[in-house]
Amino acid sequence: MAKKTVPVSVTFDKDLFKRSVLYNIKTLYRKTLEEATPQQVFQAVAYAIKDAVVDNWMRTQEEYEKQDPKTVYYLSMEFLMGRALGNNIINLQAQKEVKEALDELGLDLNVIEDQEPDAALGNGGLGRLAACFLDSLATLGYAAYGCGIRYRYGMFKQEIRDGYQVEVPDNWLVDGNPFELRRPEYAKIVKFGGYVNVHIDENGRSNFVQEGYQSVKAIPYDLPIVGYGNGIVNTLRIWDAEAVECFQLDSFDKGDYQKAVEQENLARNIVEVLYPNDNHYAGKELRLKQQYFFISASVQEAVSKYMRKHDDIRKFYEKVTFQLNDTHPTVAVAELMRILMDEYYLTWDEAWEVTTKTCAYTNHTIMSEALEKWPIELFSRLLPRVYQIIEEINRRFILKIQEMYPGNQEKIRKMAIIYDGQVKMAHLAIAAGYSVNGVARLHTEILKHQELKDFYEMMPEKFNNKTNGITQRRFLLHANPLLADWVTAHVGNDWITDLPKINKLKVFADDEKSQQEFMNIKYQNKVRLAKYILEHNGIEVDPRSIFDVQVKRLHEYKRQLLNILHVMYLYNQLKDNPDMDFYPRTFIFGAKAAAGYYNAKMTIKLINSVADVVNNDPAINGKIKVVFIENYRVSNAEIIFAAADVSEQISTASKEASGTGNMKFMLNGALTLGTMDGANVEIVEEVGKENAFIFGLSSDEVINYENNGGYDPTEIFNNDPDIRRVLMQLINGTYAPGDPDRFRTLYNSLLNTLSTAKADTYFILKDFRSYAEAQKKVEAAYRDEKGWARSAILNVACSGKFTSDRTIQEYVDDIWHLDKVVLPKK
Ligand code: GL9
Repeated sequence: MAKKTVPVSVTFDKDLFKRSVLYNIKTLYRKTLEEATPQQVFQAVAYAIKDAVVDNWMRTQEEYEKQDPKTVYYLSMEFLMGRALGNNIINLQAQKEVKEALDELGLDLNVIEDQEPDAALGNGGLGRLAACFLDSLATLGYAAYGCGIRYRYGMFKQEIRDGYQVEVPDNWLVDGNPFELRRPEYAKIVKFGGYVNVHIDENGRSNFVQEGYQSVKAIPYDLPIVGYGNGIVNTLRIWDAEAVECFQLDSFDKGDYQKAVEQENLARNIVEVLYPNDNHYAGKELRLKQQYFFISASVQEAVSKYMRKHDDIRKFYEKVTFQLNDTHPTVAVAELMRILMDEYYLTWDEAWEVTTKTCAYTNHTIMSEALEKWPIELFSRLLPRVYQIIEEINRRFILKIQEMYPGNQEKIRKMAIIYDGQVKMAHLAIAAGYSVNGVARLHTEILKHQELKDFYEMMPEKFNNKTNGITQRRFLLHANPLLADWVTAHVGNDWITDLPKINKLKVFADDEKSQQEFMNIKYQNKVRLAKYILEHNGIEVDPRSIFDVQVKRLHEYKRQLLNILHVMYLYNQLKDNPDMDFYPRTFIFGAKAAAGYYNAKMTIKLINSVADVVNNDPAINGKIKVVFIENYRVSNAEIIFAAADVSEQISTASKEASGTGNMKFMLNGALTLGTMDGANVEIVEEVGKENAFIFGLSSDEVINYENNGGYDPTEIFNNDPDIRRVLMQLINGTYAPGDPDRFRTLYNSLLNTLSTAKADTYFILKDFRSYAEAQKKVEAAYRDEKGWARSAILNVACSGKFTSDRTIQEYVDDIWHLDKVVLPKK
């Protein structure tokens, strides 16, 4: 067995670090270590780590100046970073020294890490993917900026009161953020509203200028993104808004008082809060302001930075590429055109050439309610010049369509960027992007042949797939130290930067000693989670039971309802037959619902109501426990993945573009119970279907039903008494004593016998039996402990494909063409 340990940093100075911590406590708080609060100790430690990071940060940026590599700007409304301290220590390879140093100071790193609030500047998968990508970009040595918004309030904190979700503001900056750097010297002005005027200059050139606008000052805050063990530190640049300094007395004189107050308010509102919608577009004016705000600032900065070193803006794309994370940043296309034409005087054709070689677009969902379509009225009022440019892009795009499909009005109706009074952001991104990618193989195929069929037929060369990935540094090395050490002890530590090497574990899958060690580690992680659940939820769970976990945003297509209906069904069986053979199971849920999403919120209430009944029924002898973990987020996710036996990935086939939680579970040795959807398809392909539990309709079958008007769930209701019984329990008060109508809307969403609205659009009843069968197989498989351990180890061993390092390398090779940077030895 190859025994290698994690290499320790040669440059991290332990004594300096210790002195730095004590010094920080003194100068920040005028206290000694003994007097400091845990939060103050965290701050002092974080500043000491930042000290070490900043040296590498400066060196990296100097080297970028020298080598002038091509740079990607990852433009995203969301970066779901989670906590930074533990990750930074790991990527500095300073874990051992930091632990020792803190130990010598009488401090516990875990306790300190727990003081840090999550940076929850994202909703879910899309935002967390952006965070994993930044980690991989730095680790692989590519020059990259993440560009986003410094929301004052991130994703809301979820409290469960009386079984209902209550949203509490996430004031993540109350104690300050030790890792951020304010960079006022890079501030930019962003303009909203007003009108466009044409000025003819001395050369007879017409210049378009925005007048009568309101402006906001964008101030960047930089956060370091530490590469693993390579000294590279990239930058996540998030923009704060401030009022421009014009609130002076002479404003009164000019009668501009009103405008000055409005600008002040605009600045205050713009970065106030993250919209808590997942896979759903709300169409709010403030959201469009947020989008233009951070895009205008980021594009302006990218252009000025380029021009500080180069003289020909026509070659911008040789050094810079913009990746649009979904359609949210798509206004970047028009903003770049505006800057190139209005500020650098490029012609339309020149500007278009640069823009279409700079911008690339990633599609993250086929859910139609997520498609951004802005009313023309709103868009043109808020961004008059940008709107003009989009009109012209649209006019020329329609000409292209007509050229390819003469006389085909249908094509124009379906593909135009502006149509029916709306600006369609996806169409703009595709028309102007040089690349359009989906996020898993199946998803990309559905884009090409269903959702974006017309665009694919017209521009097939733009379309490509980039299956998502996750960073093993956070989701194994940091989240699951016991398993990480065990893996390293078996196959060496190459997996940390080269995950496919973890495949060498395969030979241990049949080794009984390894199986026992693995199951023992899983057990310890379950004990850790059980402790967390007891502390945070007051529920006692048995770590010897099967931990069956579904954690992700609450959405109808993700079918948490299928999961809990199945729990109700199992409970009925146990009640009827208390002595039946039943392996104890703990069903664990974690999910936030968008604040205005009624069915999602009622599903949370249902889960908690079922938990109340089932957990407190002595008749079933603790064989089923249901736990809803409050406030699911990156930091507790790390504990949850490590402890899972079963990974629930049960979306309606075709709806989950990729999923990334599925990969985190696999990496931690959970077996997938899932549909053939998103990246599940590729997970099963890697690990073999005998090491997963697959059920349900295929995406082709789902799409077929959809194209032919859906299916009729009443037939199932009429013919399946078990399902009927469960459904009746939704409306007879079994789980809502005193208020039997409480779950009526959920019932109606499945059956809807009263109205003409479609019922069970997510095929829950249709897939129920097949799900229940798969769940039976899970139980049988778990009873065979060796067999289970074998499958679990194989899941870890076969997870190599799902590192975000692979995903990023594919983006680099096929789309961005970045230059790799290696820092010279010090
Ligand atoms: C999502 C998809 O729903 C996921 O299947 C996918 O893994 C991620 C990342 O590509 O993107 N699209 C999407 O809108 N969200 C996703 O998670 N939701 C948000 O997080 C806002």
